[in-house]
Order: sequence, then structure tokens, then C-alpha cells
Amino acid sequence: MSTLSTKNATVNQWLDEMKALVQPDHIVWIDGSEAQLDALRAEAVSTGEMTKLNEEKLPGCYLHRTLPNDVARVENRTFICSREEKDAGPTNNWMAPEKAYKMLYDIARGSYHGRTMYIIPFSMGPIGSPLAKIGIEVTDSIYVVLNMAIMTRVGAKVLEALGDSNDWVRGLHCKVDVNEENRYICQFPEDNTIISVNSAYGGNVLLGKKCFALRIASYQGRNEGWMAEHMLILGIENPQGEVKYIAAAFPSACGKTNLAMLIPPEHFKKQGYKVWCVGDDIAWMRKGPDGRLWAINPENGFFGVAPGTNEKSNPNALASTRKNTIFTNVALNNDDNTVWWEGLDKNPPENATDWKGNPWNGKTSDVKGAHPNSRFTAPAKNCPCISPEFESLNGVPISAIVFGGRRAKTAPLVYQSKDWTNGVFVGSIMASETTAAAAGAVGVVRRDPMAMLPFCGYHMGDYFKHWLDMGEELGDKAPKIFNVNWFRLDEEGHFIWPGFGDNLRVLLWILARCEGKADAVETPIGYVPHPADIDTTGLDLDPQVLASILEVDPEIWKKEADGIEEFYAKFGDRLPEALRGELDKLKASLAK
Ligand code: OXD
Ligand code: MN
Repeated sequence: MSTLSTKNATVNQWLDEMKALVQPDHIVWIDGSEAQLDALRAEAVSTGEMTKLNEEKLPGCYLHRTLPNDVARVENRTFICSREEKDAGPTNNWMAPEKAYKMLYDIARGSYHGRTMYIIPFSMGPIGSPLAKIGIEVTDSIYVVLNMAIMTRVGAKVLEALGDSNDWVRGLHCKVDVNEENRYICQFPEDNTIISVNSAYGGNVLLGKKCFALRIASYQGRNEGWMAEHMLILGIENPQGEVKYIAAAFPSACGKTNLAMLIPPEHFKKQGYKVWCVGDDIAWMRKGPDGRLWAINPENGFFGVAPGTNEKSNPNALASTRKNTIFTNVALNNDDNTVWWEGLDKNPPENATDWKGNPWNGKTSDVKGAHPNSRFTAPAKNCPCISPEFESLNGVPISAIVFGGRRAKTAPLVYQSKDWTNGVFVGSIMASETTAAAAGAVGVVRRDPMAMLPFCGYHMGDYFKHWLDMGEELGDKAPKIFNVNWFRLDEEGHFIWPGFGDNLRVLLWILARCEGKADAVETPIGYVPHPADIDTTGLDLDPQVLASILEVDPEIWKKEADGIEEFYAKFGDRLPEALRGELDKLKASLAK
């Protein structure tokens, strides 16, 4: 099937160990050729692992269903296996490496009997980019191979780029029997190793994504002087054709993919504004030769949440899924062999199969057709607004870093931090309030520093320190740091800000600030726009209402400061002094 091989001794030695451990019947190297991927698609269809969808309406698209016990990332079964427990820090689960290896090897041993071992050489980032890194994932799942072939660059060229280097990440995935009691997602940052067992769901098994590009890479970045962040990257082109780039971090379910692909409101489109998507989930950033911070998207596709994606909320994401896409856990329309999910349109199919594989009538059923975390895996190049710089080896220069969360009252629509150190403080206190949609109490504040809580591969106090060090390194070329909150609520609990494409209005103020072209009001938390400086042309928003969502209420922030104090206590003496200093300054200015 494939004649790929390598002379890299470190790769061959590890593969020999893995073969002896999992004992496959067959071994297949993934060379990245269409012919090989096509044969694998056909095989997956013949075994029922995937369903081929309507070739006319959804060319090259497939549907896959996971087991109902295996539909999301499992944070409580995700471990950072650093040698010292204190290096994983208070926000990660930890397991001693010897114990973890023994346990995982016992689970993995012989688990490929009767199965094929697929060896996937993959690159995170454009092959040959100075910001890219290489991994090899071994898996017994064709679904994983086909998803990795969309989400990363795979195949022969990756091995060529690796040469005989030992700088590559080892990833072992074993489906075993998908038993949730024995499911583990373990990262060994000091060994560049990931082992994932007993799952076959995306975020747990596409090892290039959260496991490598965030957990392992954040650790590598700290040691090597760069940053791996849970951030989208977008470019905003002004009517003069100049493009400025923003990287933004939001916790899950805050509309990151929507922001990354936003469509400018009519008023801006007419003037010639354009928005370009570089990435929707992960940014790797490094100081470039010109002293600025440059970013690449290490991924090659989007692993997006399907429900809620529609012609209005995100036409670009929807367009990205119309060909060569793998859908996971959505509903199947049996009349025309296409897919459907909640929020796609107001016309659910009557003759359908739900995500669990049961007959489903969308008009009468009271259960959901698609799982709320159902996904599309779509090639980035399908996206109508994919940036012309997407493949650029050097990445794009970042002008602004934006943090955000879902807060009903606390954070204003937008504010700018006072400087880099204050900006790191702003990122470290990021939080979202639980909504009625999530299980559990409403309005509970969940802190999620830089949206990295489940993804930082080492002690979060040291991670904050790394951010502070990067600021020193970048000096006056550092991007400016902002915070946004699209989710302010009125007294009746309605969103005040329209969000979606209108968020561009806020991003333009941000860029104007970066260029020294907009004024601001100083508040205890940072700089807030004058309402008149947010261009609301074409928007039905009362100027007083806009002013109200730019307000900073000192009483709310005093309570917030107490919450921060409590959160910071977790980090003990690994919380950088500078951040404690920022909290003290905030308290002092609120007391004035
Ligand atoms: C994701 C997440 O799947 O952040 O991207 O949960
Ligand atoms: Mn994410």
C-alpha cells in the first residue's frame, strides 16, 4: 500500500518498541497520497466505520459515529506526567511517569491483535517553517488517519523535513475496546511523548491538536522561548489593502470559530474591509528577525462544533464543510444522504438517523439529532476567507492579543491593558460565567487563564512567568493586549451587543489603538473607548446603551478582585510577584 520508510534511527527505534508492544497484524505507513487515503476511505465505508454522503451535494464527505460513551475530551482522565508532581502544577491532573507508562503499556499490550498499525508522520505548521514541529502518531483507527490527514500535513515530505533529527513528538493511540473506565490521555512533556488509550473521539485521539500543539508545545515553547496558545488568528484588511493581524483567546463555547471567520457588516464591506482567517483554535508564536511577534496556525483544518453553525452565524464555516469533510455524531438525512444538526436550519429531516444510529424524526422527536459536541473536520483551504498567508513559512506579525470571556456584568465590551505586564494579568484572570445551557449552577465564575486551563502542559504559575519573560524579550515591539466581552446582559437577560460580524467594530478600535489613532478613557482596569470611537453606522444601538456596556462598575470589580485573590492563592509561591503587584494596584485604584 505504501513504500514509505525512514533512516531516522530515533524514529525506527521507537516504532520497533511500539510494534513489540501493541503487536499489530499489519503495518501501514501513511504517505499522504490521495490514492492511499482513497483506499482507506473505501475500507472504512466497507466496514461501516464511515458512511459516504451524497456525492453531488457533499462531494468527498463522510459521516462517522463514535460510541455514546466517547463524545468529548475527558479532562478528568487527562494527565500531565512530569517527573515531579509540582511541575504539573495545581491545575493539572498528575501521574508519575513510571506509573503511567506501566499502566498504559499494560493496557496497550497486544491491543493491535487482528488490527493494522497506521504510522502517520505529521507536521504541525507548514512543512519547513521555522515555527513548525513534527510528530509521528501510531494509531489503529482509520478515522484517526483520515482526520489527521485533514487537520495536519501528513506523509513523505514530513519525514524528509525531519531528516535524522530527534526533535519530534511520539504519539501512541490505541482504541483498545473504548472502555471509559480505562480511558487515559497522558502527556509526558519531558519525553516529547503522548499516549492515548480507550477513546476514538477527536480531541482525545487526534494527537496533533490539544495534546501536542498545546500541552506538549506549551512546555517546549517555555524551554525554547516561544508560545503555544489556544488562540485564533485573523487578519483585517483595510480599504488601502493593509492587513493587520490579531490573535485571540476565548474559553470553549465563546464563538472562537465565528470570530476567526467573521463577515464584515455591509457598511465596512462597502468601504473595502476584509477579514482573513489564519486559524480558529491554536497559534504558535515566536519573535521574528524584525523583533515583532510572528504567528502560525499549526493546524491544516478546522475541527469545529457543528450545532449552531449556519448560514447566518458562520457562512464561511458552513461553506468549509461542503466538500472533503468528515462529520462526527451529526444526524443523517436518509432521504438525500446528507447531514443535519440543531441550528443548521429550521427544516429538520423527518426521515433521519440520529447521532446514536437510531431512527429519528426531526419534526416530532424530543431528543437531539446531533450530539451537542458533534463536529466537522474540514480542510482549511475550503474556507472562503482563508488568509493568503495561511501557508506562509514565517507566519504573520501580530499587532494585538485579545482575551475574552462570557461575563454578564463584570467586563466591559472592550478594554486595553495598561502595558504588557498588566495584559498578562488580564489574561490570567480570564473567566466565563456558566450559562443555563451548561449543566450545573448558572452564573458561576470559571477562571480559565488565557483559555489554557485544560491545555497548559506545565505549572500555570511558570506559564505566567513565561508570558512575562516574552514581554521583556519583545520590548516595545510586543503586541498590545486587550480584553473583550461580547456577552453583557440587560436586566431581562438579553445580550446587549449584537456580536458576530459586528464584533469587527470593536476589533477596528483595537487596531486604531495599536496604531495610536484612537483615544481612550482610563479606568481602574485599563483603557476603555469613548463610545463615539466605536463606529456604529448601520447598527440600531442607542449610544447610551453602548455607553452602558463600556462602563466599569467599581463595586463589581471589588468582588472580582476578591475572586482573583482566591484563584491566585492556588499558585502559591509560583505565582509571579509581578502579577500579585498588578492585583494590588487594581485594588488600590478601586479603593480611590
Ligand atoms: C476545542 C476546545 O475543541 O477548545 O477546540 O474544546
Ligand atoms: Mn479549542
